[in-house]
Amino acid sequence: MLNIVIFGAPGSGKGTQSEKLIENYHLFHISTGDVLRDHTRRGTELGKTARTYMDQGQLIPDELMIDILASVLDEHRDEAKNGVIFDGFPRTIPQAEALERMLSERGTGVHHVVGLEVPDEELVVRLVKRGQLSGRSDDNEETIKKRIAVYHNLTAPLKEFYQERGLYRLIRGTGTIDGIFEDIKKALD
Ligand code: B4P
Repeated sequence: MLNIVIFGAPGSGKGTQSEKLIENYHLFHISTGDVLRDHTRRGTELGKTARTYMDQGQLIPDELMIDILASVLDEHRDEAKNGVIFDGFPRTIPQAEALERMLSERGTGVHHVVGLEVPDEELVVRLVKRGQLSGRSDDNEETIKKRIAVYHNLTAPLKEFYQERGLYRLIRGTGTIDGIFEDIKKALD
């Protein structure tokens, strides 16, 4: 079993590199951003709540997010048996502690944290470009800057959390998508 957390700021390439990891390692992919956007599209109560936070560039509250992740893991127990790519979760220390608990209750744990590091200026350029192509409502310059600030305040401290556990694999997230993936493979193998 191989459980990988893919970690980085908004626009660092988490979703992009997750797709390549799925192809190569045949793991089950959980993107909390995708789960929330799916609820938003379907107009569920959760989707309506999530939208108000996402459009403000804020994180969804931890208790809600942790419940969502637990139910996704339970729902996909069979597909997740070879391992999971956690894309966008955890984003706070309480989420990371909850993930440790959830995985240990299931007899497993996090094996690697792939930390994609990209300068803030490049993140803004990438996300503005994506916003123009996809129309994603949180990919406008004002919200992007808020998301990056939230990342530095609440999510970046997780780097130290995972370094202390010997799990953090630093990957330079600039350059070609394939080149970055080669570096990830080397770090995992
Ligand atoms: P996410 O969906 O996770 O959005 P994201 O951080 O922007 O990353 P994403 O994976 O989509 O983009 P990527 O970097 O691959 O979260 C959205 C929102 O949901 C959050 O702001 C929050 O409100 C909420 N949320 C989600 N999880 C939560 C949690 N656990 N707790 C609380 N709230 C949560 O790619 C970005 C762009 O860069 C793409 O266009 C891509 O083509 C491009 N790109 C990638 N690699 C590149 C490269 N090497 N060179 C050039 N461009 C590249």
